Formats: sequence, C-alpha cells, structure tokens
Amino acid sequence: MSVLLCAPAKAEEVSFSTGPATTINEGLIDCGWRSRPSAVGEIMSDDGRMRTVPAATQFHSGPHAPNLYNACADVEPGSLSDVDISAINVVDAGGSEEFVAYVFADNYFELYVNGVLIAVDPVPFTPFNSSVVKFTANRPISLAVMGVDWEENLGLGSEAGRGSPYHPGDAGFVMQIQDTSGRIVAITDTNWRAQTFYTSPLHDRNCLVAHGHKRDSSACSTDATSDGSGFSAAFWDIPADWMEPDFDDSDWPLAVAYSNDTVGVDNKPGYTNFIELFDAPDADATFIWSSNLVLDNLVLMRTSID
Ligand SMILES: [Ca+2]
Ligand SMILES: [Ca+2]
Ligand SMILES: [Ca+2]
Repeated sequence: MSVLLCAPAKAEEVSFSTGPATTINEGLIDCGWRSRPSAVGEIMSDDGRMRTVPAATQFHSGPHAPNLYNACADVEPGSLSDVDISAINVVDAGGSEEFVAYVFADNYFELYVNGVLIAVDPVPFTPFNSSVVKFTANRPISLAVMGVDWEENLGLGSEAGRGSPYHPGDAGFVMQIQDTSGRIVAITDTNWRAQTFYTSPLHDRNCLVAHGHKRDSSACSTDATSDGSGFSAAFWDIPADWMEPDFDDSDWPLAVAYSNDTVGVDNKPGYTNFIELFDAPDADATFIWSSNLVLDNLVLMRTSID
C-alpha cells in the first residue's frame, strides 16, 4: 500500500462552524448566584467533526487545584500570610525537587508538568478564583497549560454583559513558580509559546488569516451585538501530544503579554490579594495569551525551566 496516494490530513487546517452549539452539560459546577453557568456544548464544524465548546476538558478526571482563593468554596484569604502553604498536598510529577505554583486564569486552566496533568482549575467560569499547586519534578521541567476563556453563548464566544446578550469576553493566564527556597524559577512572560485552537465569535469568516501556524484574527470585530446567533467559530485540531516535553512547539507564536488593566483584575480579589506573587517586583509575572485576548478562547501555552 502506498501512503503517497493518500493526501495527508493537514493538521493545522482551520474549520468553521456557524451558530450556537448544542448544550451537553448545563454546568460543570454550581456556585449559585455568584457564578455564571460553566456549560459545555457540541457543534459540528464544516469538516464533519464534532467540536466541544468552549473546550473538551479533564475537569471531571483531573486533580482539582488546591484553592488560593475561591469564593465558591468559601476560601477567601485577605493575603498570602493567611494561607497555610505547608498544608497543601504535593503532587508527584515524576521527580524529587519540590516546587509551588501560583495560578490565576481567566477563566480556566489545566497544568501539565513534564507531560503529567497535575492540576485543573476548580472553577471553570466565574467567580474568578486562584490556585496554589505544589509538585515534585526533575529538571529540566516542561510546563504546558491549556487556557480556556469560558462562554455563556456556547459556540458563539460570548456572554451577556455590558448591556449586550452577545458580549465577547477577554481571557488571560498568569503563573509564578517558586522552588523550596522561595526563589522564583518561572513566570508567565513572552518567552512562552501560545497557540489558539478555538476562535469565536467571527462576524465574518474572511477576517481571519489562517495559514499553517499563523492564526491571526486581529482584523476581526470584537464588538458586542444584540444578535450574534449567526456568527461563526474557527477550530483547529489539538495535537494529541501537545503537552509532552518533547512536543515541537517551535512553529507556535510567542505568547503575547497583556497588562493587568487590559485583563481587568482590579476588582478580582483572587488576584489583588496576592499581588506580592503575581506582581512580584523582582520577577513580575505578566498575563499571557495568544495574539487575540478576546476572540481566542482555547489557547495552549508552553515553556520549560532549565
Ligand atoms: Ca477559574
Ligand atoms: Ca503581574
Ligand atoms: Ca473570549
């Protein structure tokens, strides 16, 4: 048999869907009035593939990250000094050196260390929470993060807000990692790689520039509307081994940094109560994401620690 006769599937090819997804889960958690429902949907893209929106996650199978701040769990310390870090369980990522990671995601993250899933965000959508994850691993350490900007209008990348039923929200991911001496060994910065795999809403598909690893939606509208029900979404297949230490991410774009003001954290105590971590003066972790903080809703990010 000749494989040359078969055109190889182009893994980086974009496919589109139109309109709302079908809800398959009304909400991964229930946090009452304080929370937007973290619903999950499915929609068929034009290539005949069923897509899970905003993302297929391991929320039910992965280890939930311990809380730094989580109003859903009534964990609301006023500062780091009110948190007993020594009581946090240590996850084994296949090594002996111990580390602690502090994480804030808008809205959801899954964290892999050396290919091992060590933490999933316990609050997929809102209220905004933060996490503290202790793990053991051997250097060099590969870090791989799935970031998801959750959505209320499934498949349409938007939620009710600011006077519109179809307001496209923004995203962002920030993390700081220390060793046992308290030395900061990793922060989110523009040395990371970041690639989008789900971009929505697209008022007009032609605004998207998609060639191979270039996925540029900067020409696309981010305006809220009164009716976004007919908008499109763009999908790219996620490589099965994207979280592995030896995955080649050299074709992915570098992460883009976003300011606290742009992400809008000033009213989020899961962040502001811990600025000595997230805005450490000697090593200020910055919010990172792909090139479009608003429209790119499932972004994979990678870096490594020597
Ligand atoms: Ca969250
Ligand atoms: Ca910062
Ligand atoms: Ca968004």
